[in-house]
Amino acid sequence: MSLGTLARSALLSGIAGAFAVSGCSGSEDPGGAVATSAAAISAMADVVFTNPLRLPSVLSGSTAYNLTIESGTAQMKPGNATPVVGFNGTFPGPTIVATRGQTITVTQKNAWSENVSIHNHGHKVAASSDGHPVDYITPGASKVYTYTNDQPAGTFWYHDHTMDVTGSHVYHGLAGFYIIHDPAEDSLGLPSGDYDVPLLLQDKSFDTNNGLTFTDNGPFFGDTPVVNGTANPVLDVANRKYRFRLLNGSNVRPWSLSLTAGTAASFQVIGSDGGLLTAPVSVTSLSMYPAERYDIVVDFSKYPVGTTLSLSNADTTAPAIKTLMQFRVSGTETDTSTVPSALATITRLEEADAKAKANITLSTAGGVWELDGLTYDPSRIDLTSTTGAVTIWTLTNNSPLTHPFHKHLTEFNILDVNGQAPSAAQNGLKDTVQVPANGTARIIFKNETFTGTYVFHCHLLDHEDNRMMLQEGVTQ
Ligand SMILES: [Cu+2]
Repeated sequence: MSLGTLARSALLSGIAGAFAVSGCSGSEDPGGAVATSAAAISAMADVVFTNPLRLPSVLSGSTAYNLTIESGTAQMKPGNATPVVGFNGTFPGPTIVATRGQTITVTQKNAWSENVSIHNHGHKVAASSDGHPVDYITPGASKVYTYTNDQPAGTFWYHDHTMDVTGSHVYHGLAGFYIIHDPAEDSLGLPSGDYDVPLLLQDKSFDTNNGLTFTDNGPFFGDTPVVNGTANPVLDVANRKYRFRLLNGSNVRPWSLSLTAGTAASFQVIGSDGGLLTAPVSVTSLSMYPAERYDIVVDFSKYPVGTTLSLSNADTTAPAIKTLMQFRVSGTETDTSTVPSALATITRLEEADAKAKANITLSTAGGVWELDGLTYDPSRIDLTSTTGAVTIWTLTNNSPLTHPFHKHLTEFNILDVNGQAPSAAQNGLKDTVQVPANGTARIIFKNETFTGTYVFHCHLLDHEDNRMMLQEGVTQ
């Protein structure tokens, strides 16, 4: 499989590859008369990415899928293919497309050498299909996961969740998108089909043979941007609107994203973790911690053909990654898509509705990351809740590090962060919330239907693997 096989640029054949993007040594004066030309904008790019973005394969149209977890390879960069452990031996895993209200099953066969457990992140699901950390699929065994898709359209992802080794398993390839559509969203006229593109944003490091390098004796930060399993990628786009489904699939690296074409460009946020926002929000930057998703719409009609835009990262965590990928405006197309001013109805739960409350602390002691002063014990229930009860959790972070807190089973609303109302982009359905260093976040949710044991945890995978995780017992 070549890099080009799955590349979006194939859709723009005859155009892709025709552009030699200007380098930084161009003679244009950014402050001069040619500053707004495509060449001048492209000349400001600090790097030039040349690997065509790969797109995951897609599984849709059925109610029963079979995936095999096995070793394979992915053409992440030119030269040797990179060994991975993936769904069907591929990376990213196939994008599973589901329709709201239609139950599907995914049978995962473990043809690998280690225990695995597969969690569908953000999905409202029976405990038996939630990918509990010790609900192992042992080597040679299979497990059927049932997904009822009883929730709004949105961008979710399935990934390994095996106790103590999730970080290594996800890093080496066990992650894929899971997308739910529903008629309400379909009727909006948003960019769709070829113009609806998932972007799995990760950082990885490579050895000289293109093999992945990884250490799990602390937080691991790769030195190379990898999007959809493509290092330093570029996507050729037409001068029209695109929907991008952004997922921070890094083990621990936060992204502080902006879109730059010389200067910061605005774009619209239309969805968060659990589905569409009530209305689009125009922004110039987005903060994304691991596991968070944002659906955005970028209108490339604002840029001349030939312009290169960079998806940039202002977070300076070393080794710094300043640019994740680039978009090259390579062709002209008509655009009939729209971004309506009203996207979805979200029934926000009000603080006054809450019948139950809990306080959870995030802390560190002796080098161990803890929730409520505890680490994960799969035989212990740490907190109980009941179906149907509107519940507020106050998350208090007594540590000098921001943690992305993820609750299984239920999407929630953020009530406030450090006492402040969430931003418009954060005011939709969420399942992962940034709890700021030495700060607090309050979330409100209503557990429905399912009972059983669900985990909640930090989604920095080295913290999760060091058991910064507890269990919620949900009863009727
Ligand atoms: Cu953490």
